[in-house]
Amino acid sequence: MELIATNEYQFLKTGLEDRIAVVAISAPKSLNALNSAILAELSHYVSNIDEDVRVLIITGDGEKSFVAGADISEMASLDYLGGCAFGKAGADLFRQIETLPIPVIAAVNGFALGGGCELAMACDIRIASNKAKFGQPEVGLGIIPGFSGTVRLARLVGMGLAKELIFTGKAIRADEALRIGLVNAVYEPEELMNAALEMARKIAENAPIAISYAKECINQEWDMPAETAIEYETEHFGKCFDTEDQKEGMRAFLNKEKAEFKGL
Ligand code: CO8
Repeated sequence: MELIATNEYQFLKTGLEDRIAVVAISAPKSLNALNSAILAELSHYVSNIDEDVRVLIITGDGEKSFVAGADISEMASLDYLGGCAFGKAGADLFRQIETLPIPVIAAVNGFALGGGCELAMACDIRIASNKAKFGQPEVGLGIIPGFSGTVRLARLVGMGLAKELIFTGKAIRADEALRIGLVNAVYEPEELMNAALEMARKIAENAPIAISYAKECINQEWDMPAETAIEYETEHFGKCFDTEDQKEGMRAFLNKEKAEFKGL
């Protein structure tokens, strides 16, 4: 899919095909580092995704970097209040991405450091090129991960590994990220986007309301007590039977046909 720069965004390239949206962060001079303007553009973009879109893919423009972190030149002069505000802008955006009703795939094509690793972790699924590098180098700059990295890394890879990665600030290669469960799969760089699109197409064939409920359940139930989590799932399972897609899915199965889901 061809990604296009439009007048609407200075730092984003976008594409849309078969109800799959792709957005690439594009700030080549800083290896796609996230400044306030990029955070605002990305927030605007995800807030205005077309209702028909079933899957969003986030990637980095160019061959070298997904996102090389938050923009250090912008952060250098911040004080306590400025740090809180910048951290909140990133954290709010990443939570917005995490709670979108559609699945979000991070196609990590290069450096995913600091805020870049945190952006990837806010996505539902991460796949990477074998050139990708992951890490949380913030303590080497005198700060901590501030776009929710301390929250999500421990949940994804476990507390011991998260502490090691954050305390050492070391970067790990894609194969190590795969081994510890930070990414789901690793591809040759030229195969990465096709792999992301193939996964997105597979997801887009399924019932969108069911997928949004499944995403909400997995996200919300993560830190609920088991009894509450089971009730939460049961409630959403029941709600599926209020949808036309459930009728269509089961009708199609029983008639040995392919279901056509409308998201109703
Ligand atoms: N911010 C600003 N500029 C950057 C960043 C960044 N994060 N990363 C790279 N750049 C710039 C470089 O300064 C350089 O600019 P110039 O050409 O003008 O000198 C250009 O991009 C190319 O970079 P390099 O020449 O360094 O390229 P290399 O291939 O030699 O190295 C690296 C690539 C390893 C990615 C290296 O650039 C690097 O280490 N970058 C910084 C990575 C980093 O530390 N990221 C974490 C930042 S902190 C963060 O993300 C915190 C998130 C939470 C914020 C909370 C706010 C309160």
